[in-house]
Amino acid sequence: MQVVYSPQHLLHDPATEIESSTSHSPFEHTGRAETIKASLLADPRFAFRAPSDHGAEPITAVHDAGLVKFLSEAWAEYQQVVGARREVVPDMFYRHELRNEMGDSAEPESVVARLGWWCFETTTPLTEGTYAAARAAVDTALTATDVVLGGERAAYGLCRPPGHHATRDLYGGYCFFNNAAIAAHEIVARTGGKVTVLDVDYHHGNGTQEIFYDRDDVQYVSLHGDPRRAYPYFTGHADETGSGRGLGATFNVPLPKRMADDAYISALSTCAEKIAAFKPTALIVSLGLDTFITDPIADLAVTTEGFARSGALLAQLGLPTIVLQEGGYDVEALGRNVHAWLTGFSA
Ligand code: Q9C
Ligand code: ZN
Repeated sequence: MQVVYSPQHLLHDPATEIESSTSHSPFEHTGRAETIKASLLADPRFAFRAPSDHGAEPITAVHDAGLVKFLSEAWAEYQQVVGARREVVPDMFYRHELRNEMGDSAEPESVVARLGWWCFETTTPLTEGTYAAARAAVDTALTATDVVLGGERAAYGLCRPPGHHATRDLYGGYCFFNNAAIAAHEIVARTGGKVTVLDVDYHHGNGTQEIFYDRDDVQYVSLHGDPRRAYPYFTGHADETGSGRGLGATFNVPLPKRMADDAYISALSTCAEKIAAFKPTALIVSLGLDTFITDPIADLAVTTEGFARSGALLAQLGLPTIVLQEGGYDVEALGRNVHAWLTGFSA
């Protein structure tokens, strides 16, 4: 299987994360992608290639151009306006209730205000190289897409930073651009075929869901920790099924705590049936390994063997498949878990 990897991800290197009312070293760090790279490099069945530059147009096809502009300039402008900071996080968030009787405001001018305009939470700092890394993650997803549109059965994009929490207009949840959504839209735009995004990250992919919620050409299927207890809390409930033309093209499966392999595989096969019924021409997998039994920020109990079984089950759909990296924070196990999932798929 071809693997797309870029060392540009190293440019996004926050030292802190504000989470659970404390500031600590980030769960989402450079070592994650490096351990996955090392694990796949050690197996000659994986062939590495660098991404190629796809420009900004595929990004602005799913994101507000203002978000792209903001991310390209915010870190540097903050240094000028506020002072020298290694990393930059909002200290005020725009909520439209602030202006209930006045109507929504336009994008503000101050970089401090714009942080709270484009970002939705505190765990996703901007560093000097964040924009370059986020652009490289998009190029990684689009190059893996090229490989599959070129005729390969499957390809893996080692995307970092991840993408599935980024909505059309907002970044957060360690995500800046929605790599999977950009790739899905690109396939529809280039081929006219329908696409499914299957999201197996522990966290609901609120961004991917939001981007495609009213569309009938991209199906969004997700199994994730129940948002009644799990981040991102406000989306991912079973009654969110799409709107307008997209009604029925979103399918959410909230999972209980400590769910282990057999029950998980059973939930995944229900998702596979939903995908088969949609009859897509291609599958994108948002591959989060934070469902792992010892993941430090999640509470499911999937094992390495469960990941191999997951890959094997999804291969049975027989679809051209682009696998894109999302979360997974037990870094000691992350490389072998990705390897197990991908070799399960390829077996
Ligand atoms: N105490 C991805 O896996 N923090 N993003 C959760 C729970 C943010 C996860 C806090 C988790 C974001 C791509
Ligand atoms: Zn996650």
